Amino acid sequence: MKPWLLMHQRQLEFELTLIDVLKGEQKSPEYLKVNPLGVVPYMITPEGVGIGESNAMLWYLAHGSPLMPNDRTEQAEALQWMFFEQSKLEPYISPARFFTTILPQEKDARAEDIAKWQSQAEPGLHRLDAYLSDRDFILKSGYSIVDIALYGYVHVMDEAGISRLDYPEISRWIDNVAQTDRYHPLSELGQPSQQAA
Ligand SMILES: N[C@@H](CCC(=O)N[C@@H](CS)C(=O)NCC(=O)O)C(=O)O
Repeated sequence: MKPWLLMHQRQLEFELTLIDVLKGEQKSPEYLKVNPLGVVPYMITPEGVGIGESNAMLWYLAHGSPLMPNDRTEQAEALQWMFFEQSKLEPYISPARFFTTILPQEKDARAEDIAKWQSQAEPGLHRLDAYLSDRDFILKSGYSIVDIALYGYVHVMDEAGISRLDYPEISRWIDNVAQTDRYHPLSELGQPSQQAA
């Protein structure tokens, strides 16, 4: 969702190919030729260079736009929160959501893991909630690349069985992001299997 939302908000032209991980399409020989790591998302730049990792894709796509902070300190803060997202939130919210919402038939069998991932996400979410208490967006200068990076998984925390109600500042920030110009909700992108269904 993250690069897709940023491209919409920057009004960039792009071609989207949905890869259905539930069908294992990310490991197909055709896809592995494009991205040998066999994961999504992946981006091919107009120059034909392949870029993996959603936050690296955001960095490329935000270049030269108001979504990329100009200030050196804010650029460092942006990177700090993007690494934080990948180390403290994504590794826990993503699998908890996957086995709760995307593959609910596995939910009971994975109940112990899900509970562990949910509690592992808590310290990061509490940190983010406290940080947002005196601001509308992550950076003082306003809505940026970092909000998009964090928003991707944080805004679907309920789908991972983690209640937004426990994080009032995050909830307020989620609403702020959803009100930014040319915002597009995840429901529009859908999950590949849901679209095929
Ligand atoms: N840190 C990467 C996550 C890449 C990743 O693990 N993608 C998952 C889906 S969100 C995937 O492709 N899983 C399928 C697999 O590992 O086979 C990013 O932010 O882009």
